Amino acid sequence: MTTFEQVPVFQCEFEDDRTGLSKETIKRALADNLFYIQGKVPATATPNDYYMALAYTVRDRMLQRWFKTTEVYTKKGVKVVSYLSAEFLLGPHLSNNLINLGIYDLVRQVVEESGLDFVQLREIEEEPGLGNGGLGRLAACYMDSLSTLEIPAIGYGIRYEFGIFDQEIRDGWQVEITDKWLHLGNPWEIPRLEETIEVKFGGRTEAYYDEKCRYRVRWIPDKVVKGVPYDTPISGYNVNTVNTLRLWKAEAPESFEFQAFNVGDYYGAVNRKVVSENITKVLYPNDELMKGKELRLEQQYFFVSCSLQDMIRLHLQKGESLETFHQSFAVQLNDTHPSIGVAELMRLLVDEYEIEWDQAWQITQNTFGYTNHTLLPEALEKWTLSLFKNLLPRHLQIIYEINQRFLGQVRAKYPNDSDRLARLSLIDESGEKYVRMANLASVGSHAINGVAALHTELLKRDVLGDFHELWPEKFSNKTNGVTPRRWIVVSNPLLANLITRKIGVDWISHLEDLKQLEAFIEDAEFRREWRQTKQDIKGYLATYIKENHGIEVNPESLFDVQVKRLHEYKRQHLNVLHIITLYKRIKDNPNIEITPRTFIFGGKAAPGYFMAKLIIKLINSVGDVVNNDPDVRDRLKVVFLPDYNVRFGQRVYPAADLSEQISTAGKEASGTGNMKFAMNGALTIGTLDGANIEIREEVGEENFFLFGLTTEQVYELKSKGYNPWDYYHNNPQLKQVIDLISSGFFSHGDTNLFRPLVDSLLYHDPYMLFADYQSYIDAQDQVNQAYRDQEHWTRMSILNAARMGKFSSDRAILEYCQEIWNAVPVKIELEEYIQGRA
Ligand code: F58
Repeated sequence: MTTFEQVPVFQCEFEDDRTGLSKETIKRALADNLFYIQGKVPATATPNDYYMALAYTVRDRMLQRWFKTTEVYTKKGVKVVSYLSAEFLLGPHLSNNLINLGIYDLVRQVVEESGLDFVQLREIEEEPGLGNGGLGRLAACYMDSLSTLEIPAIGYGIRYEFGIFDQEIRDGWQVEITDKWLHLGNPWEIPRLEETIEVKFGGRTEAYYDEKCRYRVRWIPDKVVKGVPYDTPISGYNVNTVNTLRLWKAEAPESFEFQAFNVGDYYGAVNRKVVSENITKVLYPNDELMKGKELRLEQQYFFVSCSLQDMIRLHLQKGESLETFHQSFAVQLNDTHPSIGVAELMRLLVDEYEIEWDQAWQITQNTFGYTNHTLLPEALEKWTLSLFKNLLPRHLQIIYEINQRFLGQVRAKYPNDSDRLARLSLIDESGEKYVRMANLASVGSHAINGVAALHTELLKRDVLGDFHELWPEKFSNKTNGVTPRRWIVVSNPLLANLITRKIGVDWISHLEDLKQLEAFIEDAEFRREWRQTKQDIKGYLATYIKENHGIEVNPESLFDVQVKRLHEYKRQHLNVLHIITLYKRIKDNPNIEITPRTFIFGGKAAPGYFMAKLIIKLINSVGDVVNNDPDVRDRLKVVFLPDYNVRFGQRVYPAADLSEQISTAGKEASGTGNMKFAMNGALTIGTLDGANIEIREEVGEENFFLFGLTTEQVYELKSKGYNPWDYYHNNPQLKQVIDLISSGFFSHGDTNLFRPLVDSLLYHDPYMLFADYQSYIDAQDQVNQAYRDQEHWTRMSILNAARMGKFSSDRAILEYCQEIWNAVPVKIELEEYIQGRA
């Protein structure tokens, strides 16, 4: 039994096949589920059938807690956190649930005693890739922490039929493949058909006077779509709480089809059905780039309307009036994607429930909180008025009304300041007119937060500067965090065991306890074990790379890892410039002493982002040359591992020695990969950007490799007039590296292939790679030196992990609860319920 496995919190007094935790019961349940749910006997069962039977066996053991949790929330009338997010990047459920339930080793044993291969079954699970990257994964970590902290919560989102695309690499280029994650069924979800909700689209509005002669508006849509909820249980670690993630699927209502059938328009009806159901077909794979696609606004409105209607239904069921809605739900907007919710809640309250505007507005503002995740101007959401008017005519009117009242307040506070009015307005009128969703979210929320200290400061100064001046009290920082359950216990059981043997299991839900590891820093045996653990994990990754990608890597070499979405601001190409610099040193002097390194990359590029795709090609092309040059003598290896996803993250974070966090200062809002690496004992090479700054503060500057311009220096240099040519001409090393790429050396003599990339650097370099190049190379040289002293490196590695307490998502969620949501834990007790049921 792993030492972090605790006695399951809930031990049933009687053993039934759905709840029992004895080996015999679980074994029988597995066989029963195979037969009765999968309809298979061992002779015909595929590994997937066994996986499904196993998943149902685990889900069964969550159901009582799930029911009980929901029941307590309803009966006690507690305040519920409602996390609205267009993305939840959950990753595989099986291991995570087993860990949270405290039955990982038990179930593993049962599976193996049943003659099955546990690891094979675990790996069969298709991960729900319902997100692009950090933002979606953050939502998943927060759901885990909410349950673990016993906070009543519900996650609302979209059940995309196709999640983030699968990535293949062909001839060094990214190729996108559709992600058919549902093709073999999803055992973790339960559709709740009876709780289906209707959502309207398009059409027109009509003014009228009601029976009390009040002016009212009604919306006559031209399309209605059904939202069907699919619920997934979200277990907490070592508690009974099982919260719900409710994802909506779009379906066409039958009534519309019948109408069409009656007039003989069969194809038209089917087509309308297809169009309606398209809403939740596919996740938009753009990362940090706003594209004004109508379907995306439809997706956003669809899931937000379903969710708010659902919350109102739950609230009214308690017998409460809507005036107290904000006391029942704290709704958090995960970026602006759900911000249409501000106008939708107003519409529901004013049009459908006949609440006066002023009161409705108070309820709305008290309900919403808004988290911003980006400062990049190209990522800020805005929708043209014409698109808005076509799809959501009533909401546009409501937005105008909100705007008029809001600008009235601004005018009163700042008379004769038309520039300020133009900047604060919900409508951008500088050219083609747009609705600015960040402004809508800011006006409609009582709290606005950034996701790391620097990011929040920049938000207050720049992007939302005028809002901050107006309402400083609304702003606060909530530095991101990640869940140690998935990112240490599930992904790195060897390290988790070592830690637990030293300090007990409490760190898993109190990450600040990792500090206790510092007491063992002088213990040579502990350091040896730590080093050996890292070595073993690196060995597993090396074997995986060999088996899956045919590349031999040396587990003794320094594993230097950059995994994240491909984006110019994240500067994967700066990493490549370093690789070429080292390669050049070897070519100039083949016997040079060099610290052997394996460079590991992973990440997807948005399908339409040419430059990001070219960077992938460059990484692979440089890899081809470096990996096959006999002069290198295997001292350097470059691998781009395709299809980076949560599962692969679980494999790679634990194996890293060096974590690359090298974005241009001021561009990465927070980063969360940086936290996952450090928790697993990797050292960071990074800029003063996002949460890197806070990580460095925690781990100590002597345990962090810092380089590059600060945010202020970036602004200063830009405003002075940044000229990348100066760096190119003044730094011979940099010039050689760039010239080598331009010469076609990595592209079989083709001097055109990488020209767009090189030209972009030479003529614009918007992310200032050249300005940071030398400082980066110097820091990397320090990394090489440091790695040679393994004793010292191990100390730094231990200190990094030991000082990561702050970056648990539990800490972040507690801050949200106390400072924004006003939500408190509610204990879920089981005994009574079980007895009642018995
Ligand atoms: C990320 N944003 C930030 N956006 O880039 C990262 O620094 C931060 O740590 C993380 O959020 C969590 O706060 C991000 O992942 C997206 O993926 C959006 C998806 C939808 C389109 C626009 C980008």
